[in-house]
Amino acid sequence: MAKILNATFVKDLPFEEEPKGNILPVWRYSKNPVIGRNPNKVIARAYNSAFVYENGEYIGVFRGEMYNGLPTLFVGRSKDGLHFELETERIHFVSEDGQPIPDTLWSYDPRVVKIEDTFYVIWADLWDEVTIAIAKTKDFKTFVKLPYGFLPNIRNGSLFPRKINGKYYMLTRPSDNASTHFGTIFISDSYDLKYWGNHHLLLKPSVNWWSGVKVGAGPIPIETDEGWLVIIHGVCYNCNNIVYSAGLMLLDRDDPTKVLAVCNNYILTPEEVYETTGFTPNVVFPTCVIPGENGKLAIYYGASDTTTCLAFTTVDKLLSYLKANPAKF
Ligand code: BMA
Repeated sequence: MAKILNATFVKDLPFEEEPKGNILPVWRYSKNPVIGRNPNKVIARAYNSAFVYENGEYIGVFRGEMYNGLPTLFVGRSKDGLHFELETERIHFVSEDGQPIPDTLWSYDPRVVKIEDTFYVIWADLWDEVTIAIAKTKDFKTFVKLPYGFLPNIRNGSLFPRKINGKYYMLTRPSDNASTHFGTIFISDSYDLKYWGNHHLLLKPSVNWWSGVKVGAGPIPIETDEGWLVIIHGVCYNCNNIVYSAGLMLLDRDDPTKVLAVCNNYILTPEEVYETTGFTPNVVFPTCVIPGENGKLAIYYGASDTTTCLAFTTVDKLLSYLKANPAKF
């Protein structure tokens, strides 16, 4: 059995057993969505969000599309991983010397990770164009925003949950200022989370249609004894639409600039009505994974840029599916 390493395992993780006849290595929560439309008086749609399990609760940062149509970031909590309460005041950031930083017009797609005793939020922020922002917090009340470490145009930042050989590592995806028609995953490293360099190209769009236009990192990489397991998104166009699916790649544990394997097939693609209809139809966009006992994983994903949904798997199922369906890369 493959092992998840260096993680907090949630005892009563929301989990349903795999339905009979299931084909892909991931299956959906029978009561999706977990966060439906209009979750509170400020947020019309909450999705592509991320949280951690800490002191008996799920706590994190949510992309909230407000009633003016702009997305920004809100703290949200849940006791059980199924019922979430989202704050109605957006997150305001301070600088490292405690001075308020002006709110940006929009912010979206946060990832959240705990490294040592600090939580880090990584998101797509407006700085002339879109760029990756990083903030740190100890209590989800005061958020210290670091100076931007990447130039515009770049997004889909996913920070590794620990330093590797003394350095932080970040997955990114260079983009343009709109619905980018290209997308390649890069990896960069940093000693201090401020100066990023040593950029490597990791993964290009594939010959397979589901990931033929762009690929990008999803949730924070999962450390296993076989390598860093990364859930990615892959995008294709059809005649009248875009389609966002989820896939997998595995990176070397000691040197994550080395790709060990990429999955030829998607592991989740829009099929249910809540994934095929909504603000942006045909989008599944995983941004958060919470590990439970015995390799169980709860994957939270945005569906159609409208709701937050939940799916389940185990680390063994993901790794065996990846091995059984290797892609050329
Ligand atoms: C991407 C991001 C995501 C969004 C997806 C589908 O470029 O903007 O936030 O879910 O497009 O619209």
